[in-house]
Amino acid sequence: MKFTVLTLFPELVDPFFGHGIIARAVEKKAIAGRSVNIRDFSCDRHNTVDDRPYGGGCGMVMKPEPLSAAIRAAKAEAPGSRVVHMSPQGRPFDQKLALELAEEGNGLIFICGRYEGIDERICHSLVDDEISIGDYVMTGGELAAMVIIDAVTRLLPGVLGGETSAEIDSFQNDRLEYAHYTRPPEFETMAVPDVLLSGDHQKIERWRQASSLKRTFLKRPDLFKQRSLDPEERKLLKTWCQELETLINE
Ligand code: 4H7
Repeated sequence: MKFTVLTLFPELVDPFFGHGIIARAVEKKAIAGRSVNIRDFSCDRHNTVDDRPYGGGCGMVMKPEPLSAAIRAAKAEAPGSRVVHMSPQGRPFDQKLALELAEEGNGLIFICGRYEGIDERICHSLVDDEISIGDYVMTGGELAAMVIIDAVTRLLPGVLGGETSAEIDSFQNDRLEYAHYTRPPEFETMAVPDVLLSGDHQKIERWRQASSLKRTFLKRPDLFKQRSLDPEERKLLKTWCQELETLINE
């Protein structure tokens, strides 16, 4: 998968490809990442990329000509790529959309707006998708593009070497992850649940499913609307109810 990030701040984006699992994905050639400086496509000797908004008002707007030239150049280098505009007005990004983008055979080109945003005509003529990473405002689209590249990269074949697709599925089944513990067995009077030290893998698996379910119930009950309880989960929740009742009656 080839990621191209069109930005006025390549120095913000480039280091992202040099760390952790993303860097490993680059080494393994599962992804290629590069930034393109939109300013390199400006059309005058002052390297202008912005201008005052028609109709007046505060702030500046990114001029269409450098942007269209940058997009066309990026498309020429990565033919068939999907052009994504990062914007608060876009389709809300979630794991489902991450999976969809990971299926994109050719590549992804991200347009990162600055100032008050980009000229509307670019959206109409050259943009395939408008995506938002959440209902908040940022000073530019770069962080949003990196969020998407990160979430998509870890879904690509071969990137998460050790993990099976079943394990990856557990991130995507509309439940929160179970609680994690490592050594020492006691930390500041807090003990690791006994079952995790028992070596009984069936019991551990059931404990983890219960942990995942309880956390979802307490922190994100809205996820049960995405996928309702299955029979196994009903049983685990009933058991939890009984445990709580016993506790209350003690
Ligand atoms: C494109 C259009 C994405 C990019 C407008 C980008 C949040 C997100 C930006 C803007 C972003 C997200 C211009 C919107 C300046 C805010 C004050 C850059 N913010 N801006 N306005 N949620 N900002 O994905």
